[in-house]
Amino acid sequence: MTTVITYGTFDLFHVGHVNLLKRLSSLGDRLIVGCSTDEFNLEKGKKALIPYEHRAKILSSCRYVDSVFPESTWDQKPDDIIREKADIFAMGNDWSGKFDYLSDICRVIYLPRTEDISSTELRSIVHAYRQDEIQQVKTAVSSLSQMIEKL
Ligand code: C2G
Repeated sequence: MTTVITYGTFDLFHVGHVNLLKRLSSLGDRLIVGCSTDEFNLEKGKKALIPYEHRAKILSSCRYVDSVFPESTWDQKPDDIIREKADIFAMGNDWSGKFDYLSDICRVIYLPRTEDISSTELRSIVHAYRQDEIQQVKTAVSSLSQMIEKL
């Protein structure tokens, strides 16, 4: 039984996440995922749009994922790997080299990221959409106010 372990925020679950989890699941018999809590994300300097409970549930529903647990600190990985008897620790290669210290207790692998998609990019699209909607409401209110003044 080969166990693969990975970690991440997985905000606005997208095809880059699916591609990675699919490849990771093909490396072994079991894939477990440490999903970053909202509090830990603040420590990472990130603010996910989707709350932890939903991100964890979406991850759990992914066909490639066997189990999900909370990631709340940077340094919990060795304990997780030992507890879960993980054989492979793997991340996308934007983290290349950052977790080589774990090679004392398991294989460490970095896989190519999926190009042209990221949660950060999707969050900025959502933000722009919201701004556009707010502007449309402001324009409508202004038009209404002008119409009322003419009554
Ligand atoms: N990823 C990918 N391709 C993308 C976007 C993300 O392969 N287009 C991978 C990342 O390399 C990472 C995983 O998907 O391995 C999750 O990405 P994030 O949710 O951005 O994770 P991150 O915030 O980097 O947190 O302790 C590790 C951290 O918790 C990782």
